[in-house]
Amino acid sequence: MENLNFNIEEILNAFDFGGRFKSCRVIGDGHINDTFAFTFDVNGEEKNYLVQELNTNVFRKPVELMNNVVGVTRHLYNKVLSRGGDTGRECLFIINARDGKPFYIDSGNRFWRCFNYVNDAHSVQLVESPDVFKKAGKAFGTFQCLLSDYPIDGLVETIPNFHNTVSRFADFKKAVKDNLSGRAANCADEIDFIMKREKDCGVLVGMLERGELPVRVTHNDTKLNNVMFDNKTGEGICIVDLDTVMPGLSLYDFGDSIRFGASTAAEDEKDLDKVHFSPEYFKAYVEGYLETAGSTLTPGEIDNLAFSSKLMTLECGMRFLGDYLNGDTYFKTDYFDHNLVRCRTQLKLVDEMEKNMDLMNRIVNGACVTLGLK
Ligand code: GN1
Ligand code: MG
Repeated sequence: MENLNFNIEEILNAFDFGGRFKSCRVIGDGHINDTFAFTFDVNGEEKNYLVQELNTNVFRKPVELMNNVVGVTRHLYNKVLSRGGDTGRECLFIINARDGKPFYIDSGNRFWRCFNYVNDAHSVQLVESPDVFKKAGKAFGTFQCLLSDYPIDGLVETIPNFHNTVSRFADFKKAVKDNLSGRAANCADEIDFIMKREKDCGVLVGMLERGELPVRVTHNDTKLNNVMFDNKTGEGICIVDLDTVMPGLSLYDFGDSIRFGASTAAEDEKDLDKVHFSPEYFKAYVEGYLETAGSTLTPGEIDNLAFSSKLMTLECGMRFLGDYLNGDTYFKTDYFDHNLVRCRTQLKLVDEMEKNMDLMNRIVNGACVTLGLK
């Protein structure tokens, strides 16, 4: 077992796992929470759970957040049940702590929760074929549809203004001005690149304010690695990481998926020559997403799919650079300039998306015509 920085006995006692504890493995994909797979032996059979420590520095209202997650997971569970699906694998459900609460606060005041583990499934960090990304698009489109009748007023904003690019830009400008880490001189070109794009930051927020885009229940963190793919069929069967499910724009979810998945390299690739925006991957995701969610989208949403991809990529670049300037207080980092490296990949993608914007819009139009949406 790996070195753990928490008291595992306490966690093993906190939840009613059942069976004999065998092992605990770190799942290291996320930038925010700490995630573990716990394995037990139940009468000779292996049973897994997903145990996660919530980052309460990022998520300031953990109890309210868990209320959201309880509601959303129940809703999705019932949907899967009513379509005759496998509730153990096609949705998440919460394993309550022994005291009946959907979380456990340990003696060090750390906040834990536990979910079913999606067996015989895997996540993907980097798209290797358009088909995989198309399947991710289908899965996120389905997720959006399944939540379309969820009572939106029952959701608290777990991070206020999470994708409000106007306030994100203001935060970024403040980070530049404060320069708390003293690193601003290391990234003058990147700062300049972002500063020149202030106008873009107001486009979707403006449409939202004018009532030109509908508020929906959205996921808000639609990275490819938040889809579990079935090991046998390759289909995207379950969407995970539900902490940011809250009212938002479908375009946030679409754009964020493209940001991460339509790249030829990892989010923290140091060699920018390897980082390219892939119109082919973009096309695949558009086709998958529109296949499942297209008929529910308004013309204003469809017309901004391409633009939202660029905007969400810019937003993420801005967040990484802001964190670098603030001294790496938000995202987990593995080395000194990790956030700067991440920012650079995002800005390279923004640049290439700008050059490909006409093509991207043509791809969306083409897919709409094929699917009878236009
Ligand atoms: C964070 O935790 P993870 O890796 O799924 C972040 C997202 C960013 C993403 C960038 C709550 O997501 O907003 O897009 O990193 N989540 C939060 O990779 O800030
Ligand atoms: Mg995640």
